[in-house]
Amino acid sequence: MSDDVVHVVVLPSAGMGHLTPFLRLSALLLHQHCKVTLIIPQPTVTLSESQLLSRFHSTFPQVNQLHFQLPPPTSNEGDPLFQRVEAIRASGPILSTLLSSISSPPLSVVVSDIFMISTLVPITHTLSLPNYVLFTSSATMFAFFSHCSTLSASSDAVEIPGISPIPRSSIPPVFLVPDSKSVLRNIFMEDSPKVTKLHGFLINTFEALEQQALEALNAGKVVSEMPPVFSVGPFAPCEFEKEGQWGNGKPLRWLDDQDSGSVVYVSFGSRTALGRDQIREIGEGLMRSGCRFLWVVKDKIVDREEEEGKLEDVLGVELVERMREKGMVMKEWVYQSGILGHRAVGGFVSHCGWNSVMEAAWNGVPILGWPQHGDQKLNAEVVERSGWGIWNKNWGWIGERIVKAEEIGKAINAMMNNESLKVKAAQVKEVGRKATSVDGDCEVTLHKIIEEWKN
Ligand code: BUP
Repeated sequence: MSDDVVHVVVLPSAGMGHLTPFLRLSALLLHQHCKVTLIIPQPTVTLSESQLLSRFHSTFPQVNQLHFQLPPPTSNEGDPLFQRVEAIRASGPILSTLLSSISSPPLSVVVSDIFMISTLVPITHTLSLPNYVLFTSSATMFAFFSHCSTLSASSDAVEIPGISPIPRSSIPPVFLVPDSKSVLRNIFMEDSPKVTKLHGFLINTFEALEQQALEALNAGKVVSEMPPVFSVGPFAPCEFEKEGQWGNGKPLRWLDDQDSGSVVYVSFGSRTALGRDQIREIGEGLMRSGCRFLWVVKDKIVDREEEEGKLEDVLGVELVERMREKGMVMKEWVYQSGILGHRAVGGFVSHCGWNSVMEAAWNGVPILGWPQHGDQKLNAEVVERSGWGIWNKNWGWIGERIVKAEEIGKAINAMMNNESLKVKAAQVKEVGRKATSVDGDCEVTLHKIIEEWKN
């Protein structure tokens, strides 16, 4: 291996929403001839993470993988993802030893998750290693993150310099409660003042989608002395993700039998467990929409627990029977990128997790946003502003109110029959694909960053 090879340590935190973009970035770095070492905290929160990792490793055996063991959670309460994140943040000494042990070829850079800033900055500083962060949500959310420690949310909207005002109702509620015990809030408050200590930020987004936020960030309007913020998306779904992912093949066979653009795909991501009352209203709403549907039902946060229950327990036998006529309802993990890329899919009811948004952009699928928590309303705003999606602002955060079947059915029908959303979604797809093509913005930007890492 030549001496000027760029050796990148890639360090995700926890959850599919974070792991997936880190593995997609790793695939891009390998394509650009970098050496990649992947450090994975064990055990993973979900089964889907460990399955994705094993597919990644069998496709890319040249990737050096290092694991480190996290202590078991001290309590069964609270969000398992954030318990894991807290354990990772407390693993400074192990991470320092691991990073110091990597010598051949010498390390060029560490690309880590946003949740590790406080832990990694002192270590990479001591080891004289550049530290970049791959931010796994939108540039708009990154602007919010960078600004949140100085947030003043007393009025109707939050003002971030250079960014359109964000309605108070779109700010994750934990940021509006000063003494909130939320882990997410505490991490944001502790780490956001440290953004200037990083060497750069990579975001899975593209200029045409988030020009305003990217410009404001890079012009130092959001935070003066902000390190460079690079848009490197949209990340293309990779071949390694596909392996065995159509499961028993049922959803693919079913989609193959449907008319083009006729199916609405419904999923609230890997971490949103809706209440049963709300789930049943969605079922009835889908029936009223008059559309064919493919719906992933989740009533547990962690997928390992999901496997224990049956669909009939959640929806009731009668509704499950009625739905068979019109759609396919799954409780299992599905191959979302494949579904969104199928010609039969004409719309996506999404919680607006950022990976889902980017996968819809990649495939030109209109979105009916139904944000549930965290960054999702800010992401839904990005989609709506670019004209390829809509969302009902009065549906509230998860659990705030039960949205009734009638409203849901009408909104789905309106999205599926909205020609202007289809046109705009096709344009977003075209621009996104261009950014990722050979010599497109994404490849050029990555190449430039890698050249910098050589120095
Ligand atoms: Br559910 C589900 N199949 O069945 P987001 C999700 N996914 O491939 P989240 C599947 O998980 P955060 C399934 O394609 C996307 O890449 C999906 O990430 C995939 O939302 C990923 O969309 C989910 O960012 O994460 O899971 O809520 O908390 O980071 O927003």
